[in-house]
Amino acid sequence: MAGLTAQQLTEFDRDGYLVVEDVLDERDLEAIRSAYREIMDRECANLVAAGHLRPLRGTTFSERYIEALGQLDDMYLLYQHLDISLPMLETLEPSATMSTGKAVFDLLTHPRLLDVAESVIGPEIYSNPVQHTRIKPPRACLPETATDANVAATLWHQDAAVIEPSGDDTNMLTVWLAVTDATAENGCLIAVPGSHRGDTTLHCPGKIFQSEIYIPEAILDMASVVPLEVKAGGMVLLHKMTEHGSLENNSNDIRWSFDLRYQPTGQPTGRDVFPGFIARSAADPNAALTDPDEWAELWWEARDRIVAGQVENKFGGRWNDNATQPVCA
Ligand SMILES: O=C(O)CCC(=O)C(=O)O
Repeated sequence: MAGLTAQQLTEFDRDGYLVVEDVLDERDLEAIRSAYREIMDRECANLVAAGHLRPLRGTTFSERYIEALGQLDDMYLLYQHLDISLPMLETLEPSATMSTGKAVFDLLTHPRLLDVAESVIGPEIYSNPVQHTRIKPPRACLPETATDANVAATLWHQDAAVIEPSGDDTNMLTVWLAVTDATAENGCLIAVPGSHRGDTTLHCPGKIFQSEIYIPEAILDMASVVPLEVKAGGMVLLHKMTEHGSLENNSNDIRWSFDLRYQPTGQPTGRDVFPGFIARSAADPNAALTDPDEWAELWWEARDRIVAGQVENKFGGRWNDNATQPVCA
């Protein structure tokens, strides 16, 4: 598969999203699954040793993950090792962690993925650091109060609203990759077709975490919402202005995805405290980062700068003034 067809580009322009099946093959998916099995086994052993977890009985990744989250008082003791971003908190511990292994770097720089991104944003491709792993257990296994979009349903938003105003003119593309099938039952993405053609929609500040901004349903065209189902190995492209969220996971199994973002090199990322990198360059192919260790080091250096107070780690604050809007009550 090379890039998108003219027909696919027309659909993306029309709807503000596009489902593209069969981007990654079984070997690509297995590389990710096996890297994540290793992280899970290592971190669960550490949590058992530290007395946070009883030994797990499950055998599959999914069984062990659900069991571990169910036992942990603070699921971030495990989750943060799986996410591909540092925590979006204003203060970070020196030990703040994330998943920066080779399998993740291989995903971020996967040629098929970059071919698709190139069709939309052109041949100078920068990996924007707004990125996450989402491994969502069945809703029934989460505490009722869990609202965090890494594990629970994602509230309505536009990705343009998630970044700082410095990135307002950046041509940022979201590439959402399904590691398991994503269905309406297990919590696939949902979107309002054509919503990318409007202005920025009003967002309310997060109720628990400032970064969890949301668009109230009262101001969305809920009658036109569509589910964006896609099979494992496929992906969903989102325009940065498309109003979207995700459904609850009402299945008995995990729903797993990565959301990655790309933009033309040279434009601001809108999240300056975290590191991006040149993923592909037609003009200067040698400018692309190819070493997974160098990529990981960029993140650890960013963490150290935040911990040392050299940069301000602020997220979502641009919507704080809307707290007084009746629709945000
Ligand atoms: O996977 C999800 O639940 C939400 C992802 C999302 O909203 C995004 O990538 O912008």
